[in-house]
Amino acid sequence: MIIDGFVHQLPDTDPVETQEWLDSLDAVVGIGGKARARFLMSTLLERARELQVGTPATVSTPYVNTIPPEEEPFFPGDEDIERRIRSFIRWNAAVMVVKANKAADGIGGHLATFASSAALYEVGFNHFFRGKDDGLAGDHIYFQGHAAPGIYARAFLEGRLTEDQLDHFRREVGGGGLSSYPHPRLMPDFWEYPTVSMGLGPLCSIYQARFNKYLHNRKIEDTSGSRVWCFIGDGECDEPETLGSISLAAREQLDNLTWVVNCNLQRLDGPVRGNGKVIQELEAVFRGAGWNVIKVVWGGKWDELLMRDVDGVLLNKMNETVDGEFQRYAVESGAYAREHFFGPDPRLRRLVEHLSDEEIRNLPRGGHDYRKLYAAYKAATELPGAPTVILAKTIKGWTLGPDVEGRNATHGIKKMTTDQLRILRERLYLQEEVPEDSLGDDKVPPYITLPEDSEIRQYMLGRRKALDGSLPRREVRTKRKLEMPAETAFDEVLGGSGKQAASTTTAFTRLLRNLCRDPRFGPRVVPIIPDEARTFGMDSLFKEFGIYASQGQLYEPVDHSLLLSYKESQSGQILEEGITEAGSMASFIAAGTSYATQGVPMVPFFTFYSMFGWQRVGDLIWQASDARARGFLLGATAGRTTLLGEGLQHQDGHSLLLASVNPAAEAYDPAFAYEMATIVRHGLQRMWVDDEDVIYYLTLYNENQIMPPMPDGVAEGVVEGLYRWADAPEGAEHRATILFSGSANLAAREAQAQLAEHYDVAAELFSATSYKKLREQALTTERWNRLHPDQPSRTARVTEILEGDGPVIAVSDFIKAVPDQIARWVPAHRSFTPLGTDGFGRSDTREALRRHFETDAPHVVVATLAALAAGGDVKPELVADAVARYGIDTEGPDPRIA
Ligand SMILES: Cc1ncc(C[n+]2csc(CCOP(=O)(O)OP(=O)(O)O)c2C)c(N)n1
Ligand SMILES: [Mg+2]
Repeated sequence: MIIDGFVHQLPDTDPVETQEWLDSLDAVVGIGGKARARFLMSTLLERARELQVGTPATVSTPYVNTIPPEEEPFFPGDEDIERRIRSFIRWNAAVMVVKANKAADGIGGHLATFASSAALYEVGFNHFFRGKDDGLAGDHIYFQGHAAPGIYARAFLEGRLTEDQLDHFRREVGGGGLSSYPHPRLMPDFWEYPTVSMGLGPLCSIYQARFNKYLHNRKIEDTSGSRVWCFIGDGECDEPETLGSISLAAREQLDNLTWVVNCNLQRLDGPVRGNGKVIQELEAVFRGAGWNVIKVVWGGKWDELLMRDVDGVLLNKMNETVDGEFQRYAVESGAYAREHFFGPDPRLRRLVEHLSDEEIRNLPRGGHDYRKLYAAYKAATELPGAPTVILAKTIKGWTLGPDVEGRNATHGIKKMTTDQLRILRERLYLQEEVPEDSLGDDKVPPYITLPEDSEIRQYMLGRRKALDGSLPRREVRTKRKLEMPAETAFDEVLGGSGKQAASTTTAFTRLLRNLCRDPRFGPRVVPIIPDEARTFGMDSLFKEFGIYASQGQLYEPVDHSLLLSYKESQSGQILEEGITEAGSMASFIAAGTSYATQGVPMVPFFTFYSMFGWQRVGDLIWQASDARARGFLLGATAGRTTLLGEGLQHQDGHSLLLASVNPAAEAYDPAFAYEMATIVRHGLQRMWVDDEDVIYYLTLYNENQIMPPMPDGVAEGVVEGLYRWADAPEGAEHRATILFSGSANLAAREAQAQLAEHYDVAAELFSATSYKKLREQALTTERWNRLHPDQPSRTARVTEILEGDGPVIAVSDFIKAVPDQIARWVPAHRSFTPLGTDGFGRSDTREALRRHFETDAPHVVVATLAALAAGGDVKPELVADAVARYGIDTEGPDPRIA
């Protein structure tokens, strides 16, 4: 076979001996059968590994537990008590969801996910997850989002949440409610890591673990005590974000990372791999990527059967049965399993002869076997040099009774009848805690509470105390204060570029360099870049600050003799992520939340190709906002025409609009270096001095121009979104106002000159740095007026600033909807015309593109004259004159739909 063809290229130093081995194998298959041959081969491979022979890794193993019973460690807890705790939590979680949906039909919530994963969490809470009471960061835990009810139920039992809070599950308006899923934005003292947009939690957990090593290797913080745990659904593994970065975790040797995949074989609609085996598929993927894989497939009661399986028939059946069938066994009786799973083969049937149907039905899956899980977690936390994934097989809706368990509809079930609650109560042995007369169709099922001095409560709290306190808990306590950079870091950029033309991108690179050089602030800067540093001219930072590489640099770089060589180092500062905007965002989140997760404020600057930011990783930016991350996002090579040549998929004309919908984001489109520096300085102040959990997005352009020095008195206008940049020329008859942003300042300035020279129009120029900011301020004003009709009404800032006369024309390198954000607040006596780059980008020169999109100076002139003409201020012939003067094709296609 081609895939094994490599063998024939290796030297065979003893062909006779080779033949003997082959003959032996043939004989074993012939006499002992394939199962026997497999066993011998596996044993040989194991021995080869022990002898460090270095055979290629196998990517899959049989469908049994990775840890054999004889290697299971002693279980140090009180199994009985922990089982009781689990029962109470299961019950309370179910009651919470059921009550919520009784009180408000349709409010939602999930029962089945936590029911399948209760043991996965509880073994962690009782034995592994480290809290923060010792003053350290503790473990970082990513909970499966829709398992939240179980996490609330535990916090309630621990006395951290009240009954009233549980009763406000998914009822947050008015305060005091519990958010549907882990949302630090909504429950900032509780949840730390948002997870529910599937795939993002797993991705972020990898980069969190990597960031901990980064902090450690850079000697900023000792993070060796923090383990990252990520709980993931098996269906969630189909998200590309879930598996997309797992090789990084292995490459970076993230032995501080443990994933637990809840393999209940189901997702929302039905089976994850009805025709296959998700655990086997995931095992191969993870092993191939270099992870340790621990499968926890079968509960302890299967051990005895497997031990007696001398013919390997049980193993065979386990290997052959597809997940769709396993799901069926979860809902059928023991008799059905005896017939269909064990039945067809008489040897297999004999194996379970001594078991009743009920006992067969109760042969548990590994993910519900507490001891097996304990063994897996212990191994995972002790294996050095690689991340570990635990693949735990469970039943979705476990213990919730026959109407819920394993059903295809189980995911969305959120109501239980009195009879179903009775079954649950019996299943969990809660007859004492939940008296019969507390249940009824007209009754509200009760929560189980534990008196403070009860043995079980004491045990629970004792375990958490031994592990440094309860979780999840989000707390901002600064361990290592962040000193703001010296003002001098900004001076160079604020002073303009002198006689030399520069772009806002190069100015930003200088600013970033200056910030990194600041002796106290500098080390806290985290420059993040996804393989575009050269495009942005940021490769100049490589040599000086180093690229972070956990293993240092094991080679001499090809450009070692150059001044700006590619320098990798264990203490390197730059996160050069390679081509992954998603991974870069995950690093951004890890760095941007470090003020809370580690108590060490870090300042991320993530610079990306603006087109591949908001639209590519918008969900991760939303995740960052939910996580209350702080930091700077820089959309470089911004604009639809400034980035000449690249064309349709590169030219960004709408990231500012996408940013406009994010409530935590500030979105700026600076024209000049001093504006950019002023915004960055202001952002640093707001995020790390005033402690506001916001994100700053700035566009950076690659068009060179002379950068003017910062004029006096404009700083406030720059950060508030609009300020007068140039007065109207004296003496002209007509007036107009032109708003510009970003690189369109050039067209606006040229238009101002043309209007004065040819058309007797005096246009004043304003720099519009943020339409989002202006709109939000206007909305706030509008709301205030609406709700305070008896008070003197207030005027929106943008309305005040634009109080002059004549039409208002706005031009930018973005689509018209960006300036349109303020249209409603332009004073009523003025018209408003946005010019913008609607439509698909294309390859050409800047001049050609600006003509195409109708944003060049002549189009600004024409738009101004047309607006004046529409108001009766000038004759329409003037517009025609300008059209002719500048050679504008009035019959050409509309670029918006071209
Ligand atoms: C990106 C995204 N798409 C869809 C959903 C909706 N959703 C929530 S849970 C779920 C099914 C989850 O299945 P699985 O990952 O197997 O978790 P389980 O509940 O089975 O443990 C889906 C599709 C989501 N939360 N995020
Ligand atoms: Mg699932």
